[in-house]
Amino acid sequence: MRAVITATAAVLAGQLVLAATTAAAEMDEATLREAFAAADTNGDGVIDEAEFAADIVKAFVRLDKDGDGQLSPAELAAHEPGLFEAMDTDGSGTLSLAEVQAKRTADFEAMDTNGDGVLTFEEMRAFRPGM
Ligand SMILES: [Ca+2]
Ligand SMILES: [Ca+2]
Ligand SMILES: [Ca+2]
Repeated sequence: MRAVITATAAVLAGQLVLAATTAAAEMDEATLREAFAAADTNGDGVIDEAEFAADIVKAFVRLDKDGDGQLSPAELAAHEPGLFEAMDTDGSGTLSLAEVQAKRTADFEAMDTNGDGVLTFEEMRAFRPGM
C-alpha cells in the first residue's frame, strides 16, 4: 500500500535525501534548512536513522512519478548519470526502493562524521558525494 502524503509534505519531504545525492552546494542554505527541518519530524534538531529512513521513502515516492515502484533515469533527471549507474546495483536500468535505501544508508554513515548515529545540520551540509 502506498503512503498517502499531502502535497506540501511531498514537496518538502525528501529534499534532504535529494540534497545528499545531488550537489548540496546547489541548494541554498535556506532550502537546505527547510529540508532538514522537514526530515526532523520529532524536532530535536538532529536526524536519526528512523527519520532518515522515512525521508528516503518519501523522496522515492515523490520521484516515482509514474508510480511503478522503480525510478527511471528520467525520473531521476536532476541526478548525475554516474550516480544512477552506481546505485543500480542489479543493472536493471531502474532503481528499486531497496537500491536507493542501500545507497542512502551508506550516505547516512558517511555523513555522520562523528559516528554518534544522528546527523546534525552541519554534518549534512558538509557532505559532498564523491568527495
Ligand atoms: Ca529528529
Ligand atoms: Ca535496479
Ligand atoms: Ca553525528
